[in-house]
This record gives sequence, structure tokens and C-alpha cells, in this order.
Amino acid sequence: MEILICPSMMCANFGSLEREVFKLDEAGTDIFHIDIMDGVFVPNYGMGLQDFEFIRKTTSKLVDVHLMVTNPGDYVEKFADLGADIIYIHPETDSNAARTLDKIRSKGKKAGIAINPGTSVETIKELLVLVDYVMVMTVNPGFAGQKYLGYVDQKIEKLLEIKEQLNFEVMVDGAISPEVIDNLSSKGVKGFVLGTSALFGKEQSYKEIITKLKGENK
Ligand code: S6P
Ligand code: MG
Repeated sequence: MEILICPSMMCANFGSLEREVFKLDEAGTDIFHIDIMDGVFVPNYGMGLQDFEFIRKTTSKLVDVHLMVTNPGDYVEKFADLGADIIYIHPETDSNAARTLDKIRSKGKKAGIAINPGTSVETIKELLVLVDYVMVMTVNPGFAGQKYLGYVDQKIEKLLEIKEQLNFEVMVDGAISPEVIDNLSSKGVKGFVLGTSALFGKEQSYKEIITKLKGENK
């Protein structure tokens, strides 16, 4: 099973964003991952609409948007219209996540939920028939460069057991290192958001890193 590599663009070098996108595209990126934050749902700000639009027009690869904002239902149509291929919402901050997921799909886009480390499978169970992707946060969302929270592994296993039957893929986001990829890809996790732990700020080129990760995790 080929893994999906999703660079977290808030970790890129903004001094040369266009070059970063070209290099990552050419290196084998599958999905560009764009973190949007509102300073309320998480205590930080991520990328903005202009960043999203710039990256969207600079690559023909898939682009996702990870909405770490309160009431994400108010924004999904906007991002669908701007060309997001996959839209992740946090059900923890949406009083009608089922409606929001429907909205995403009715725009012809793939729908995803991103779930915090403290959110259990039981609380999102009914949403699983409405999603294409479940992105398990392996850090508390809001910041790059944190530590991997090992207690989330149990939840990942639970989701992997039911993913075929309910027809969704499992993705992970937060402190994803090459070791974590080895371990989780062998269990059936499909996609990996890569930030400072595996991809950005390293001596090796993006191409060397991504080629190696894909070669080792088939
Ligand atoms: C922040 C965001 C993530 C990070 C990414 C950073 O919570 O959702 O996408 O950008 O996890 O990766 P790393 O390897 O620096 O933890
Ligand atoms: Mg993210």
C-alpha cells in the first residue's frame, strides 16, 4: 500500500514559498497540507487565505485544508470554491458536524474530520459514514515541533479496524517521524502530515527524504 505524503506548509520557508512548492511537488508530494487557525479554537494563527490561494495555483497536486477554527461550517464553502480538494473540520467545535460534512461533499470535495488527542472514537462514530478521511491528531493542535503523544496509538488501532467497512482512510498529523511512519504504515495508516520532525529544516533534500520514506513504506 503506497503511503500519502502531506507536507505541512506552515513549516515551509516563506521567504521562497513558490520554490518550496515546486521542490515539494517535484519531490513526490501527494497532498499539500494547509493549516488554518483562528486564535480561538487553538491558541495560534496558521496560514491565511492568500497563502492557501497561492499554493493552490502553484501546484496541480491535491491540496487539503485543516480548519482549526470554531464553527468550521461557516467556511467550508469558501475553501471549496477556492479549490481545496479535501476539507478537514474538527467535530469538537461544530455543533452540527454532520451538516458541515454534507456541505463539503455536496461541493464535490472530499470530507475529513480531524480529531484531537482527547477525542474518542465513540464520540465521532456516527460521523464515520460521512467522511473520506479521519485525521488523528497525534499532538494537541496549534503548533509544529511538539512531542508525539503515544496514548493516541490505541485510538488509531480502533479506527484501522473499522476503516474498510466504513470506507475511510486514516491519516495522522503531529510530530510524525520516520520511525512513526514505519510503524503506522505497516498497520494500515494511509497518510502522513510531515512538518519539522521528518521533512523541513533537514540536511537532506525533500526529494531524498520523500523517496526514502516511500521506498521503505510500500
Ligand atoms: C498544527 C498542525 C500540524 C503541524 C504539523 C507539524 O497542529 O495541525 O499540521 O503543522 O503537525 O509537524 P511537526 O513534525 O513539526 O510536529
Ligand atoms: Mg495540520
